[in-house]
Amino acid sequence: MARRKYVVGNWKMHGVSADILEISGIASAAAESSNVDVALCLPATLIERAVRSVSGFSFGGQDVHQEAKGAHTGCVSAPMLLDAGASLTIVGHSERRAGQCETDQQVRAKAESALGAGLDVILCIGESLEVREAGQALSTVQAQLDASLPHGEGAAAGVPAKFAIAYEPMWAIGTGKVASTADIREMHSALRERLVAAYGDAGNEVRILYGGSVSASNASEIFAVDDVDGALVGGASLTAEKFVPIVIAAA
Ligand code: G2H
Repeated sequence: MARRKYVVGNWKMHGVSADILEISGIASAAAESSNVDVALCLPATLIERAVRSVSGFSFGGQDVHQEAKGAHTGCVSAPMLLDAGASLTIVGHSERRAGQCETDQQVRAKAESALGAGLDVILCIGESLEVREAGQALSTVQAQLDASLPHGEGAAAGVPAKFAIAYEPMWAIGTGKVASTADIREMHSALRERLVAAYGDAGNEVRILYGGSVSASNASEIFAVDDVDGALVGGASLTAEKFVPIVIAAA
């Protein structure tokens, strides 16, 4: 099953309008790698500005509320992201699971809401260092996937074309530590089995990204691993100089 590589930048809480030139540089370079899907998940405040300034490129949010509207101070809904011009969103990033105490059930509801509204979704999962060292990484992440996976109408509309998983070991995020290729292969293979169990043959089409300190120096090796369909990139996506070589490595 040939799946197109997918390389997505997660700008986290970085980026103001002065960074549009950087975004423009990334988009121009991405246009030359026609066999790779490339997107940037920006702060919500920057999405509309980026969409207006840079055409022909995919922008996304980094989180979405499960409700379309309501009394949820500070939150952004899927229809709001769409209205700003976004075409995708991340849900369930470990920084939100840890920092905002998001549960698997909330993450699943967010994924279903986003897919139902028409956004593509990147659903993040990953284990802590403590869990990895206890030898429970596989069982923990599989259980997290099972509990977070979207079901229902939204999922039916979105799987597999509009849905991707990002496996991000928490201890590798922003630390410069990267999981070994053997560990990545083992985890992605186990996740593929789970996706097929959940969605049947369509589970083979869902892209599984790796995330956690991906850089120009390790991207080629990671992309060569079976069942690695791309990357969710944080720090190294903030400049064209660092991000474009990762896109090229996927091409
Ligand atoms: C993991 C990743 C992007 P970084 O969070 O989602 O960030 O590449 O900085 O580890």
